[in-house]
Amino acid sequence: MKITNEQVKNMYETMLKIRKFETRAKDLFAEGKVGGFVHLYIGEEAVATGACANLKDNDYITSTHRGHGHIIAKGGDLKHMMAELYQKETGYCKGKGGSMHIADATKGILGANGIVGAGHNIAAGAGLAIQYKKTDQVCVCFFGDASTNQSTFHEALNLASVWKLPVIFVCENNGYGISVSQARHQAITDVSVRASAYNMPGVTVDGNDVFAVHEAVGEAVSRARKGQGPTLIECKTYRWRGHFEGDPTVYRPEGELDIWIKKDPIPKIEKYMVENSIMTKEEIDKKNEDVDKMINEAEKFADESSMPSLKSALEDVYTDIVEEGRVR
Ligand SMILES: Cc1ncc(C[n+]2csc(CCOP(=O)(O)OP(=O)(O)O)c2C)c(N)n1
Ligand SMILES: [Mg+2]
Repeated sequence: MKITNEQVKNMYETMLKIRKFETRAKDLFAEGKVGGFVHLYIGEEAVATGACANLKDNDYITSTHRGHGHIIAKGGDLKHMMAELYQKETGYCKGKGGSMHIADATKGILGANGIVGAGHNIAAGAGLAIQYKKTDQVCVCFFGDASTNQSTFHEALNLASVWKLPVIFVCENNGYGISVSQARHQAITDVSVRASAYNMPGVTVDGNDVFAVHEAVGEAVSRARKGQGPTLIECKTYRWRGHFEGDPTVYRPEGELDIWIKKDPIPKIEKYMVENSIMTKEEIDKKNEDVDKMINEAEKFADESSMPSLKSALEDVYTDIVEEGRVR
């Protein structure tokens, strides 16, 4: 598939934004400024980036508990994301959701999700809505390897296939469900084989190669836009950090992380751009500075924003009549 220099540069910027946002979030969590549970995506940037580079503003994505990368790649706002991590009133959920509940309906981001496997069926629902409205939109559903053991995965793939829904199922196979390695949680090595049970195409690609992800998802998107139904794409990758910040990662074999750090998708695209005269080393340095500035601004915005008022705890929630601050 033809890819323009502009698209390559945009993908590079997206990967940098994800890496730098998350690296800062990691430090801020350690300082106690970011609260709640934080699951980082560092190392997996090429998946969200390559996939979302095929999408238009009005296309949809569903996300997971490890959602920052998906949200940034689909155009989420760094300031409102950071403010949400800080639990401030300017955050995406007015400070009441945290990392795992960020959504932005204006960008087709149907939400990060703390319930493993919930995104599969939300994506099938979005696909059904698209089909009903007869538009050429698509929905990309991101999920982890372990979530494909949930019934929701099988229900969603079954119906998406029967009804030829415009959904692209993108599995981020990082080799673990929490501390349980893939070999211990499922009797297959390639999640993509599960596509055959639902008579849809299933492919496995190198999830640390942004071009491979972009191409595979691009083909699936064009099939989906033509009404030819869903695809399952498995991207093999690895999370550099623990399952959550604070995870001691004692379950990892020695040397495993080092192998994957050598497969870092970011230096790979930098090398490609320099070799193909898409960006010079100086332009790459400048881009890094620009993204650092964006992250600094997001942090400043979050720092300077106010905490939500006590009163707001009862706003935007489904409840019975509220009288004088008490739920009747
Ligand atoms: C329904 C449900 N069951 C269990 C959990 C606890 N849990 C949180 S993350 C996780 C593992 C997810 O692994 P995977 O789908 O591979 O995604 P990854 O964390 O590797 O990105 C589990 C079991 C949950 N949040 N929701
Ligand atoms: Mg996993």
